[in-house]
Amino acid sequence: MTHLKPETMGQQFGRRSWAEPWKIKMVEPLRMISREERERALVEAGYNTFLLRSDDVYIDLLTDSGTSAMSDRQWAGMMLGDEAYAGSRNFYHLEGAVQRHYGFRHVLPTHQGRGAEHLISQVAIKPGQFVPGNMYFTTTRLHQELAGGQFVDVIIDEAHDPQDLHPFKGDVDLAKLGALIERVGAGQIAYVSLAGTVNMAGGQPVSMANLRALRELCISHGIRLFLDATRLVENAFFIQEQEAGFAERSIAEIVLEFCSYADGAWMSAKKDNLVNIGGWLAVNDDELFEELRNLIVVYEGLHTYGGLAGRDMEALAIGIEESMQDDHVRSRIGQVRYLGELLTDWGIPIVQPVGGHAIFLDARRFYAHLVQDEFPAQTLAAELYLDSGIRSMERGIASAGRDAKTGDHNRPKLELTRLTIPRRVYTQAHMDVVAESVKAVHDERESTRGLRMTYEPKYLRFFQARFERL
Ligand code: P61
Repeated sequence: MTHLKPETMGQQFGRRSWAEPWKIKMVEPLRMISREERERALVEAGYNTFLLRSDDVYIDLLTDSGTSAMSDRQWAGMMLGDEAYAGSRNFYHLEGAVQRHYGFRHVLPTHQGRGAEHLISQVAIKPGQFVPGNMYFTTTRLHQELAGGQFVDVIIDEAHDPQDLHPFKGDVDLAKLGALIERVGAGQIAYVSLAGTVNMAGGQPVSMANLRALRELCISHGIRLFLDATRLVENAFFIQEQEAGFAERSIAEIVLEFCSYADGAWMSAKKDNLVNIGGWLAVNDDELFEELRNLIVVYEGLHTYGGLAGRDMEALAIGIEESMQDDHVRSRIGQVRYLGELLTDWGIPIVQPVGGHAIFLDARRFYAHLVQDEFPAQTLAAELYLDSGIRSMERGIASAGRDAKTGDHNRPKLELTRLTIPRRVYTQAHMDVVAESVKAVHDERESTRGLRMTYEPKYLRFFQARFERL
């Protein structure tokens, strides 16, 4: 038997290792059920990982949304909740943190991201208007459509190609946007909806150069620009690392500059901002704010709590501060990349370059023998769960839903299964176990059959749809 010399990952890459900038103070035991039990659970869940009980899951990579570990400081903040109906002190902490780090003047808390999306869509879109954006996101597009808007994808073509190595695949194609403005007229454009990073493209970032040019184009046509700031901290990391002139700038400085080119932003604080629940909406314009501040009392709550408890707002205010720390972001994305490096090295098809919050398996290439209508990405999520109890998420034809006009499936180019890494939760050893499971499922790929949808809900079908094996 050959004797293998153990080497750390750092040694293998020829550099000194780095580690997470925290240590663990409290643990939550994990449980793994048997393969037979997983078979049963999967059938009961209609082959939809959203319908599994989390007790039946071993390593949960369904999402990075609301699944992060809070710090001791955040938990301490939870004890300082001022649960006044109006004017809670925690609201002012939150308002200050958003103003300081994102730079917008007016701030409203919301129960989570889609609460904010709902409000901005209702107030800023007139029925019949167009909303160009850098690739759709499920809830964002739905709220834009419910407000009477029509989403138009203006992301660069490279974003739709999982193998293209463009470092900023979240960039807007200014020619596509220009052509839309030409065709429908600037007055028919509600606003530009820009997300950094772009979730559905694989967590891909937008460059500052692209944003600056986009801002100029918007100003020249009098079009507003609103940001989805959900993973903007991660976006800033890519700018710092990849874009000329930003290596010496801190994450916090980059986030602030990025936001300076926007008229406002909505936020699912359950991601970057390191809380289990929460969101916010922030704008600069006084009149727009007046309207939003009025509408929020209808749907979320008074403008100083917006559906959150005082303690939630305190944890969020602290989470914002922590999320801006460079060593935090570096280790967060470093962990995602570590998993990506293993899979890439083993020849497993994933979206390249690796983005900020997840590894996206390219289910089209993974299951080259399945057609898209057999739900390759949904199938892959099911197979991973069967193999090891790891939970992932479909991001392909099921997520894309149906065309609002024709009723046919939207058939996105990207047919992906997302392994989403919660922040500050799992270790490098967990990543090893995940990688080995993906490899085991990949080894068996040729004998895998696809799925058929047996139940399809009307809105955001992927959450509750049911499937059976073909
Ligand atoms: C996620 F399967 N994301 O990635 P809320 N903008 C962006 C998001 O990523 C986002 C929201 C707005 C989730 C949760 C989720 O199809 C799905 O706080 C860029 O979740 O309301 C949420 O923020 C909405 C999972 C949402 C999905 C929609 O896992």
